Amino acid sequence: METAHKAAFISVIGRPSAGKSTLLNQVCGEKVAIVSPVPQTTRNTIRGILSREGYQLVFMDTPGLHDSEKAINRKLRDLATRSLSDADVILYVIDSTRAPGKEEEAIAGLVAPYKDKCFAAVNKIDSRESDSTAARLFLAEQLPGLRVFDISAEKGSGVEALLNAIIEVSPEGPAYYPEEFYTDQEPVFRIAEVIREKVFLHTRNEVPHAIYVDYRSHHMLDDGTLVYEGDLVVERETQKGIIIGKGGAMIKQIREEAEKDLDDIFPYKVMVSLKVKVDAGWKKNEILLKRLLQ
Ligand SMILES: Nc1nc2c(ncn2[C@@H]2O[C@H](COP(=O)(O)OP(=O)(O)OP(=O)(O)O)[C@@H](O)[C@H]2O)c(=O)[nH]1
Ligand SMILES: [Mg+2]
Repeated sequence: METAHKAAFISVIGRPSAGKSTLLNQVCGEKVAIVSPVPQTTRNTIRGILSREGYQLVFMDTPGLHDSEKAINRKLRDLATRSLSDADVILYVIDSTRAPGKEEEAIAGLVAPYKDKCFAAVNKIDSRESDSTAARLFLAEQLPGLRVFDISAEKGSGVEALLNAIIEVSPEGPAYYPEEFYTDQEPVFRIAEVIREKVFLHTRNEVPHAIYVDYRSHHMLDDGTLVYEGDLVVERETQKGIIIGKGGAMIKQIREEAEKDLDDIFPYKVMVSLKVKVDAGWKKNEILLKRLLQ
C-alpha cells in the first residue's frame, strides 16, 4: 500500500547562538540562513525547505529568544513566539556548551504549552565544551517527557534520526512548495543577509548589532551579472569608520567575501556595490523595523 504524502511546518526556536540557523543549513544542504558566533544574528523568520519522496518539511528559523525590552528585541521575540502556535512541530534547540540558566528557563516556559508537538535537539555535541547530560537534566526537569535528540548541527550527526522522528509525527498533506525550492527568500533579501553575515564575522562589540543592509536597486549586465546596490547603515560616525576600515580595507573585504558566497548560492555572478551611511535612530523607526523584521 502506498503511504500518503506528508507536509509540516516546523518552528525552530532557542536561545541566540544555539545553532538554529546552522541546523537549517544542515537540513537543507544549502546556505539558507546566515550564521555567526555573534548572538542575535538572525532577525527574520527564514524558511528552509526539505523535499524528499513522500514528504516536505518546511523549517522556520527564528530570531534567538533574548530577554530585553528594547523595541527591536521585542519585535524579534514576537516573531519567534508567533511561529510557535502556527507550527505543526516545534524544534527546541539547546546549546550544550552553555549552562542553561534563566534565559533557557524562559524559553522552556514558552515551549511548555506546546510540549506535545515539540522535540528538543541538544546541539554542539561535537564540541569539547559540550555537556549534553546537563542539558538533558534541565529538559527533564523543565519539560518532563519531552523527546530529546543529541545532535551536531555543524557536523550533521544525529540529524537524520531527528528528521525521522519529525516525519513520523508530520500530518498528511500535499507539498506547500515546488520540490526544487529549498527556501522562499527573494534573491535581494538573501544578498543583504550574506553582506550582513560578513559584517557579523568581521566586527565586534556593538557594531554587528548597529547595522542593517538597505536594498537600493539591482540590475543585470549584458553578461548576466547581477549588480546589487545597497546601503550599509550604521548608528554612529565611529561605526562608519570601522566598517569602511583603513583605506577602505574592511568594506572591500566584506564585499569580496559576500560576492564569493553569492557565487555559490546563485547560478549567476553577483556584484555588490555598497555605500556606508549613518542613521542614529534606525532601531527606533517603527516603520523601518516593520519592513526589516518579518
Ligand atoms: N561546535 C559546534 N558549533 C556550532 C554547532 N552549531 C552551531 N555552531 C556555532 O554556533 C554559533 C551560532 O550558530 P548559529 O547557527 O548562528 O546560531 P543561531 O541559533 O541561529 O543564533 P541566532 O541567529 O543569533 O539566534 C556559530 O559560530 C556556529 O558555527 C555545532 O553543532 N557544533
Ligand atoms: Mg540564527
